[in-house]
Amino acid sequence: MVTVDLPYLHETRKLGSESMTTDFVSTDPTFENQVDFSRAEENAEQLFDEEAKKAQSALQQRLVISLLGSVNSGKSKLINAMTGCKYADVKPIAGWTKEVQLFPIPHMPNIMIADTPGLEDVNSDVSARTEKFIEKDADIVLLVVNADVGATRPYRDTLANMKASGRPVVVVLNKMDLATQQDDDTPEEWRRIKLSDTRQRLGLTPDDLMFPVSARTLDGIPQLNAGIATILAENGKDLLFAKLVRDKDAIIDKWIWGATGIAFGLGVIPLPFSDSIPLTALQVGLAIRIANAYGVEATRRDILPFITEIAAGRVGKMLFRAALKLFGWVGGPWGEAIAAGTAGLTAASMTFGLGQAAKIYYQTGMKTSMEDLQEVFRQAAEEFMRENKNKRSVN
Ligand SMILES: Nc1nc2c(ncn2[C@@H]2O[C@H](COP(=O)(O)OP(=O)(O)O)[C@@H](O)[C@H]2O)c(=O)[nH]1
Ligand SMILES: [Mg+2]
Repeated sequence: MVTVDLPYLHETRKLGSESMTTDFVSTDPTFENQVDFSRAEENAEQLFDEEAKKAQSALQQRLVISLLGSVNSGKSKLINAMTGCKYADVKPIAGWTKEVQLFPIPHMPNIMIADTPGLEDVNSDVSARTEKFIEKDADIVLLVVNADVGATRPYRDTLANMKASGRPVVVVLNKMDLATQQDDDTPEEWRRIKLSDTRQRLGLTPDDLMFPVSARTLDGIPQLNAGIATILAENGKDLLFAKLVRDKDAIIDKWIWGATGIAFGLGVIPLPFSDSIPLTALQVGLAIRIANAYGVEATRRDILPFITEIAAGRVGKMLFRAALKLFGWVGGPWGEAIAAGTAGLTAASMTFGLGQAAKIYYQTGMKTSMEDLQEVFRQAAEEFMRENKNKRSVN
């Protein structure tokens, strides 16, 4: 059973009801007596400014993604696949060493790709200067292996050095599409063998991340993006990275699930049912991050109506009623129903629905109508609620 601390209930019980206009609310005396929905917007403006500031400073950081791998392993094509930028056309700027070429991303000058000349079998290793650069400047290292060739000794050494330096490294097993051209093995066998061979040759532990991809067909690229974003989240650079990559869905889904999990754990009801800062900040912050990932510098004017009309609007209130019904609540103080276990689930469902609606809203360049978004919100939130109703005692 969830036991939640609900200090805001005492607050909301004292508030008036003038601002409540929807059918549901006006026929439900319990709500009328307890909640002042106008307070939600007041709160939201302040929250918006704080959360927008956070997103802005996150976007002003510098992000350096380093590529390591032999010539022709597909480093350039991989960056094209991830970003959709014509990386090959971009002129490098002078790097810290002459071996490392730094490519700024068009229109995102604080993101740089550090390309290195390759881990040649003859040279046997990345130069000490290159390693120094990476150790000092790279936020993440992508070690690109050509699946057709496999990982050689220099890869193993380089990986060991990178790990020793504490830089996060992700192994990218590229050209997995070549499986279809092999005669002896079925494509599935080929892929399985390549994966286990590479793991073994590189001496990977279960904690080491490896992503099989094809920079040609784009298979595996969304998963790679999501994996990198999770690592970069530790330094708050995942928002920048999400803005950079073309396929952001998997990253944004992770954000939505993350926020949903937090909402569940906090067990407080989102706008307008509470003036609880953690949850509302969570929702406002989520919407702002999603907007920014899609390149929309969200202003109060477009994000606040979105949040208030969706989660705090009529649909949000209906959803809340649905939650109470789901738990067999038929009357009496709704605070007790919340305390009895609906709080976490309702908060989580609404956060989930809001995230899904925000994703569609910004994906479509804010061209989706509010009615359609409310429908997305309702369906996503209800589905989440149905699927997770038995988990209300978890956590
Ligand atoms: N089949 C296939 N070819 C690829 C893939 N990635 C890169 N290539 C090809 O491999 C060659 C080398 O790619 P490039 O990106 O220039 O490698 P780099 O030297 O590591 O930058 C090019 O002909 C690419 O078209 C892939 O995933 N599948
Ligand atoms: Mg290249």
